[in-house]
Amino acid sequence: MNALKIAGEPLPDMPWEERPAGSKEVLWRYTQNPIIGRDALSTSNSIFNSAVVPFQKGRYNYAGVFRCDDTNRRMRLHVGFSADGLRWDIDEADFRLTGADPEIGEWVYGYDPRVAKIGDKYYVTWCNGYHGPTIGIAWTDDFETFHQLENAFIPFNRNGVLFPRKISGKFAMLSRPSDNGHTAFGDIFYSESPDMEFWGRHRHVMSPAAFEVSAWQCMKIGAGPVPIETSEGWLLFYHGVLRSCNGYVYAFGSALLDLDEPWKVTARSGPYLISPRAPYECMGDVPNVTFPCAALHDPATGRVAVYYGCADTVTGLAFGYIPEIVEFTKRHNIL
Ligand code: BMA
Repeated sequence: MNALKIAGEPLPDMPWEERPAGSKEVLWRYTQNPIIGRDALSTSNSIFNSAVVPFQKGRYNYAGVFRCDDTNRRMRLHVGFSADGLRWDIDEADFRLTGADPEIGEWVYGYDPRVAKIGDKYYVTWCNGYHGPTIGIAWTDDFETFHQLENAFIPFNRNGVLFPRKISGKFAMLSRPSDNGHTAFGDIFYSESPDMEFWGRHRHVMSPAAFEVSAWQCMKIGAGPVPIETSEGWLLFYHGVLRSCNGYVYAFGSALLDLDEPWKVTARSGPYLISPRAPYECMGDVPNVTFPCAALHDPATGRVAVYYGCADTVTGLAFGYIPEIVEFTKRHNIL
């Protein structure tokens, strides 16, 4: 188990709770879920599908960008800080972007953020309204001022997730081309950029699975948290959707991507890691959704904490050991 090498900064005090006695789960839920309730803000209808990273500021050790839908049911992004990664102080005001070309800078809506630390900047990618959903990008170094860059792609696109370092000298991003509605299809693609503005060399990564092989991911898939670099490849958590007689069901699982050519998938788990079971995942504004957008990890212990939206209403946390997840992904590989 210790032979696996995991990249990243040490994070010995990250949120953690051991696997419950008797549990065989590879990823297990935090007993105090949900960690963020729907009305943590005076104006919030729901807080979910959000992104956190280690970040030092005063007494805080973590920062995040949160999807807070307000009571107009407008999709907004808010900045938050936390000392322990569990209890969050989220700004009442939504986050402010600066510096964009005025032609694209008008805020329409934003949702499902991810945050990637690349060098000494934190890049936020989110689903940005510009004639339909596309991938917005902004960077910050203080979680106060967010410098908006060009949208990465033309609409429609969702689930834009940056890699935490350049690959072959280029910034790299996963995304999921889509349509303007509740997209009933979707493959993950890889794109690269020399400058965070012009994206190209698009490569197909993976399609939904055949339903008789792995039904939870048979309709569409999308990248989740920023991939974690290991000696066995990039560990990617991704969500998959099953269309049931009762509507869409969002679960998530894991895949391993080649380190140098990440559009090459080397393993992909047939069984899910988490699928809606807990009451807070099965009941809410959109029932039966578990949607991961961020992960904290500690390379020395192999611990990972995955932040995921629950039923489009609240935010939950699940824990696991990266070496076990890598082993699980390879053992149950459907490729
Ligand atoms: C997707 C996105 C997610 C959401 C999911 C389930 O299309 O809008 O934000 O969690 O649907 O409603």
